[in-house]
Amino acid sequence: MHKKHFETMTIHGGYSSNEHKGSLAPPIFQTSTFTFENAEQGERRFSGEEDGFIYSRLGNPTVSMLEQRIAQLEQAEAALAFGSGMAAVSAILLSLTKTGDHIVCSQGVYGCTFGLLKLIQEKYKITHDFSPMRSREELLRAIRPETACIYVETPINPTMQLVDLEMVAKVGKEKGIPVVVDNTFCSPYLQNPLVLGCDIVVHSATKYISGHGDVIAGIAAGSKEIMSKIAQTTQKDIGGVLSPFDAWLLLRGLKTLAVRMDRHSDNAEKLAEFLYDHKKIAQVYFPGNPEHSDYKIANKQMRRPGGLISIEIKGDKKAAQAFMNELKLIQIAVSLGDAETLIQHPATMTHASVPFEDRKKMGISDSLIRLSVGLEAWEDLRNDLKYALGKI
Ligand code: LCS
Repeated sequence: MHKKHFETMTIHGGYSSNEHKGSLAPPIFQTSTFTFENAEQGERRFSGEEDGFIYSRLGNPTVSMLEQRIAQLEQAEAALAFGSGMAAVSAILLSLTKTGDHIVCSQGVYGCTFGLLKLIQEKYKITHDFSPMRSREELLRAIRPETACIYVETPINPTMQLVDLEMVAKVGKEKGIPVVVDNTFCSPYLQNPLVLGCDIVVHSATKYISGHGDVIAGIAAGSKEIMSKIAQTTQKDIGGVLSPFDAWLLLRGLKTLAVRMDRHSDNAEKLAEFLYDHKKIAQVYFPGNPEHSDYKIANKQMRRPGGLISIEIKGDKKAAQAFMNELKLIQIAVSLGDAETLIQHPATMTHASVPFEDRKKMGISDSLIRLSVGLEAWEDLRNDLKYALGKI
């Protein structure tokens, strides 16, 4: 049979109603454990001689449906679901590294990923360096003999800088270093790092994959070999797994991923147009902006620009906060990728735990504001922004 299109896989991937009494919606296997027919079967399951479920930390049918669907969407051999994006990030990094190893990381990352890198450096002597990765030469300069992983966010949270994934994948292949890409800002609909030659994709599934702001979850995807190693070590023994009900919510959310991402992108394009010319705004960071320094990279590796826009307001932290406080429809909250448009102030919220000097290097100023454009009518969002900008 011919390969199905992306939109079809978001709805049908990993699930067949025939295998579940014709139930159109996937069943929620809300169970902690699975009974064995006899003691010998239990032994065979544990030894791996016989396939089958054992205990829900080691695997659960509803979670497994989600993992299969995501694997199809990222064109991966396998995927693993976690109880949060950070559970996925930490399971991957701890699986790839050991004491004495080194990680090369993009010049900016989500605040808690930054915190994790610092934690494993202090506790386990797994060091890291940040690199803007603007060119092959710049990336090569950051690599050391003990580099065990290249970790990239693109677009970077919250500066919206991009990294050329094809270039990074090539360097990783040449040096034999696995490349991990945090694809949260794009979702599998806008960007597929594995297709570009990278090795592992990670998502905070809390965001676009869920799409409805009602779940905390994470995903890792890649080769069977790497996923199986993670499943049997840092996933199983650290144990940050996803619950069956949350997997079900994600299976439901995924059905509308493609239509949602198109609408997020349409709305963001319209709002960005409005923001470019506004006299109270100094900068607009949006991959769909032809003036964006990474516009070429965006066109090369992203299907659409997505729903995130960061803006630099003219003024200081107080001006940024005053503007946010004047919004009536747009809500002040961290997280992103929901139906509701959300706004947050990275310097005091998502990246508050990053020391000032590091924030400066990442490009996060006190006047930077991040907007996660939702699915509302864009005219209402524009009016809200217009009103609040007019008040400051
Ligand atoms: N990676 C990225 C790029 C993220 O933006 C986040 C969360 C994570 C990983 C961690 O995922 P979680 O454990 O929260 O599911 N980003 C957030 C943000 O920008 N606002 O609130 C959370």
